Amino acid sequence: MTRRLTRLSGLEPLVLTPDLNFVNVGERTNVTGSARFRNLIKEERFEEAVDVARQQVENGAQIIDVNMDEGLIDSEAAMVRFLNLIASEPDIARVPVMIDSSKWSVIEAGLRCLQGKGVVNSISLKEGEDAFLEHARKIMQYGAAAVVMAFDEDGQADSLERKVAICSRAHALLTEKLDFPPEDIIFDPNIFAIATGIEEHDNYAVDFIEAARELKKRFPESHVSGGLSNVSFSFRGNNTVREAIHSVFLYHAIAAGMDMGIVNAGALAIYDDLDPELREAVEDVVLNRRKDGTERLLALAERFKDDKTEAKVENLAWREKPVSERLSHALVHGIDQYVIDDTEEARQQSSRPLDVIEGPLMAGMNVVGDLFGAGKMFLPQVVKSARVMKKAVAHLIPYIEEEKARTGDAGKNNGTIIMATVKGDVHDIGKNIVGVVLRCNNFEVIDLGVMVPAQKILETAREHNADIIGLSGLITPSLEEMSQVAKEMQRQDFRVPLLIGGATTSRAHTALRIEPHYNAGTVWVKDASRAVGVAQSLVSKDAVEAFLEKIRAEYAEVRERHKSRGEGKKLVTLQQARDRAWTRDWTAYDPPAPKQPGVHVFDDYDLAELRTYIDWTPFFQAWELAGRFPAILDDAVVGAQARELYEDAQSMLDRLIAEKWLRARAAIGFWPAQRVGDDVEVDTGAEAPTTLHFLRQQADKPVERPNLCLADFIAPADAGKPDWIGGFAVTAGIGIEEHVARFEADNDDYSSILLKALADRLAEAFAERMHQRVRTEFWGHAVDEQLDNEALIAENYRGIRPAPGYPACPDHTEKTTLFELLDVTARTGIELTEGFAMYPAAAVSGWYFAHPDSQYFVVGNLTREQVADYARRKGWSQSEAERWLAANLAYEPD
Ligand code: B12
Repeated sequence: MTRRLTRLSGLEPLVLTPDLNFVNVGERTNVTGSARFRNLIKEERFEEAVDVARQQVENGAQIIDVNMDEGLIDSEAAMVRFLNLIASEPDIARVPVMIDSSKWSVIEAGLRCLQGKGVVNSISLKEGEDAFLEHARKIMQYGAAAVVMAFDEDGQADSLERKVAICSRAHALLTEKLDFPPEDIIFDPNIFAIATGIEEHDNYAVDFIEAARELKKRFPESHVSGGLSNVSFSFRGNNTVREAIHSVFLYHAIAAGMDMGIVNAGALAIYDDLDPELREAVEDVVLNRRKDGTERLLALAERFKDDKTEAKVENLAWREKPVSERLSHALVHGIDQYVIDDTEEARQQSSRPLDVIEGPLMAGMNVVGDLFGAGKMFLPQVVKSARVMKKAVAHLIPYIEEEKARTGDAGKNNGTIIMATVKGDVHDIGKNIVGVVLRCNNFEVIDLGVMVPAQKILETAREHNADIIGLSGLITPSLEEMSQVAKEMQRQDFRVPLLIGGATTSRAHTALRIEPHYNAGTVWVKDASRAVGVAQSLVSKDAVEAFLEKIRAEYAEVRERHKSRGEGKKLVTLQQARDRAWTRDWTAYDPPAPKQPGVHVFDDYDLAELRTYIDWTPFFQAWELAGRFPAILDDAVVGAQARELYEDAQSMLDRLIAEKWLRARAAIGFWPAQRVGDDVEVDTGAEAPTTLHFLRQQADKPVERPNLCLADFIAPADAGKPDWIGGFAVTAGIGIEEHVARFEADNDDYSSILLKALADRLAEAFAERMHQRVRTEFWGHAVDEQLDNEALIAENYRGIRPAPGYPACPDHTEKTTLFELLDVTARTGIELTEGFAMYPAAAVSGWYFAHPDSQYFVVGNLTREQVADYARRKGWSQSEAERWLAANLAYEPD
């Protein structure tokens, strides 16, 4: 009987005749195997990615394997785009394509693009016979061949017996149930890494080779293939040794019957050309000929390591260590590449899945915690470590659940912490960072997200028997909400400590306005690096009382100091302050009229343009890396970390711009305006003017320094000079949720926080860019202004854009008027919360003042008199005014 030959094709046929001996499948167009290709695809540089395929074919690949399986890549779209691109390159398209994915949807999307007869890599019995046959049936319909992996319902086959048994079962199913052509079956009996330092791995190459021999004997028309690079994994970084291992492995495997392989076609050393000593040592390892083979090869490898990769060799030597050390290394270095495999290996070696967490993973995280505490590791690294931890834990969860259901053992942690951004506030970068750091230290963190009402926080705390409650907030109205939560905790008789954090919170505020309301312990935490120490003290039975005593004493002292300081600090009366207002001779000044009055809306503003306006210094601050940009990149202490973070930010920016993850929208407007006392009346064309309310400094200052109020910078009616005011609201956060959710689903807090921080930077850049365009185009009072980004950041321009909430206009509620004037929500999608935060969080809104002398300042403390005056102007009660101006009161409200 003549043997049926496998016929594949691209534009040209590829018939696998026996004399072909070995078909090499190019592996470089695989995002999981080639960092370069991965980056090109991630950065959407598809044209260059096509060149990688071309090089593969030029180097002799007879088939090219295309794999787009990467968390950050839309694999389906990338597969389709890439296959369509190479289809129009005859020098590439002449060879068949192997569509490689673990997702069936990607495979099918790829199959639809193929011209000729390709190969699917792969199908298996992993999900049972039905799914296997269903996929095989589809492959037949598309007219492709299939790689069948030695993987069944019990997992991947690692022994000779299982490899042969699973492949034989698959063959029988395919040929008997479906009439699948046997010549279109390509077995992949799994090539695993050898020389890992683990004894059970020593025979992996032999198992594969023997499986190939047996399968070829049983099924001569089918083929045997495998991904070659796995076998030499433990020598990553030492290409000379790796290529030698590949060459020796292939030499023996091909002789046994392997007739196809995914290889780097450009880097196959010739068996006979290998250095004899190296070849011998490699052969010992591949064929598992001696017990000390790995050690001997390791020693020899030192001599053969190529200079270029020296650093990497050192880095990757850790792959040979025992699994617990590998896990620790991965955690400390934030490498998530192998963590699932390593975790699985550790699990198989442990009697309980929980032991993996409580043993090697926690040991690794303790190292991270210690290094961070000692200032030897920085926040971005810790967040990356946490990502590794989260992925490992996610892998273990199903096993832990299973065990819990069986034995009721839920394991132990340091304690449970409920975290929430309080009602009315939307900011969570700081809170999320703290959550990550606490989790790294084995606290269970239940994060309730943003805008969380007090009752929900307290109910959750009860339900989970929480050890600590942590509140976060960025804007001043949240401070008031935090006091409310504290009062509620007292009322409901809570006994767990309360942590307070976030940009506007402070020790003083916590001591003055929160701690007095709750007596089971209230602690302000400055930043993430301090959070762990505080939380640990609070859950330690031995330390907690002394710790809280110390805090209580400290806060009592803050209150004392505040009392005496309040008395010593002189404020002038409202009248005196008004008498000392900033004035000018309005006859000598002609307020510029806007060149384009009215409201202007910008939908989908070009993010690439905004990128050039980013002020990077606050970005590094958010990650607790101190220093100014760009000098920070070369900083002796944090430079390396800053650079890495900056690079990550740049590549995410590349993607978010190219793939339009975010949408930037804005509304700006200009209206005739006049000062009336400390208010500004805006003429919108409606019958009655709209009134903006401002506050005046009351500090007793030298006469030459006026008591400022923003209204001062607008001409009063009696000056006879028509003046103008502008307003703006910008966001760069429309659409962010989907991407944040994607990262979170992938246990990737690092990318999620990075994305939010970048959206904030873009929002701020948008405010900067809009203001520049306002000065040079829309208002046009500085048409000739020419400033670079540095000068813009230094505010070397005429005019200001104070934002409600900033120190010159601390009343957040004024945003309501601003939003009405610009009809912000309808025009941009930005919404105001009940606490006057804006959603999306990456948003800024404020006023434009054009007067050349207008300036930023701090309103500071206010007397009861001014608060009463302000309440009258706003139509509020005194207590309402005291609530919204709480952070500025110079007195204790009744
Ligand atoms: C960057 C920034 C922004 C960014 C983004 C803010 C964000 N998403 O967090 C943008 C440009 C979008 C922005 C906008 C606004 N901002 Co702003 N902004 C800042 C700035 C410069 C840094 C804040 C920051 O991101 N820090 C980095 C993060 C990581 O730190 P963090 O949140 O403080 O968290 C750390 C700690 O606080 C602590 N922590 C936090 N939470 C918790 C919780 C617990 C339990 C624990 C233990 C610890 C903890 O650990 C964290 C990590 O170390 C501050 C000024 C400053 N230097 O603080 C002003 C500031 C916060 N902004 C302010 C204001 C007013 C605004 C706006 C209202 C202005 C406006 N009208 O548009 C808007 C509001 C936006 C909105 N959506 O509502 C004021 C708030 C003061 C106030 N009176 O309310 C500040 C203080 C500036 C100022 N001096 O006036 N802002």
